[in-house]
Amino acid sequence: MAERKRPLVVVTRKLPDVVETRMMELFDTRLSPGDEPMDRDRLIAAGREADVLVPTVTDRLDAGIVDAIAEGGRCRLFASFGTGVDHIDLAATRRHGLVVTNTPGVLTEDTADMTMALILATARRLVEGERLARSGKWTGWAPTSMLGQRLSGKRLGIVGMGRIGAAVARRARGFGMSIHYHNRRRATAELEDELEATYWESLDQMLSRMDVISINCPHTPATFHLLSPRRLALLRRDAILVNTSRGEVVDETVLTRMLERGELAAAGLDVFEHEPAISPKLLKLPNVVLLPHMGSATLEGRIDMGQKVIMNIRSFADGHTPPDKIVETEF
Ligand code: 8YV
Repeated sequence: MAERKRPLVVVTRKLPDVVETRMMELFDTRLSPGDEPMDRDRLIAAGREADVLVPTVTDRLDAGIVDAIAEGGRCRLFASFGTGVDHIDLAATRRHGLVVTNTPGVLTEDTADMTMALILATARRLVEGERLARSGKWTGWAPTSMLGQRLSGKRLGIVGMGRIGAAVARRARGFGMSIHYHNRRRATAELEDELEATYWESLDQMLSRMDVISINCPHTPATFHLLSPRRLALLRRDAILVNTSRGEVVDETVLTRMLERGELAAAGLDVFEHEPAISPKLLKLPNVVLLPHMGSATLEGRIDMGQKVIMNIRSFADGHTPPDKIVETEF
């Protein structure tokens, strides 16, 4: 029997060595050893020469780019390295019959860990304290110095009770927080029982009552600026907002203004509206903890993500529906 032709797979960014090695064994693979993000023209060229393109969050596959790649007539699969697919115009891929896959499930625990780390860091002023300790200006312990907020007994409002939201809730319960959530669909009774979670059909009502709010929903057209100026104004002045999902879910300009004016206690942000740009105003604020989109950045997680990409490509190349095919109604 003739051996099946290996698909040409073009990977836009450097992946962990073990993932790249396995890809080279299985596919005709073009890697990105220099790890430079591709500009528009290079992305189109890469997509046109590939049977399968492996993009990441840093590749903005808008309708124009998807059209240009599809016109090449070769590429059939975008096997994205990551869970969020908001960098890909799904309507355009659907128009051209291009299949899109992602890597759900394998970065849940890592992202939830980072969310909890941001909740702790903001509530207990971890970064401010660290800066003070290094500054040489610390004059010693004082009863009223570096006071933060106790987490135990506080209400955590989770916006988006998917896998990551539930994993954040499990951790927060260990810190004595009570769990509240808003989601498009109510969670199962089993999950609510396990987390002793209170469901808020009205996001507005939940926001106005929470001590800490964690954004854990995907960015879709429906969740763009879900935390709009009107909704942000509902937050309590002593509330803390943490976002490890996507910057676009929160109106960052208004959030920044509220933090400047003391209308919100603190924010912990791993994601930004115009990544990798971070507004200079945010950079100046002492009551924010800023991270460079590293929620899923563990070696184990990135290897697992790579394995998922490989499995999606393999099953697609073998004529099967890839396990993580994006079904648009989910988003
Ligand atoms: C990924 C993420 O590392 O998976 C996601 O949606 O936000 C990140 O944690 C990134 O998207 C890689 O493409």
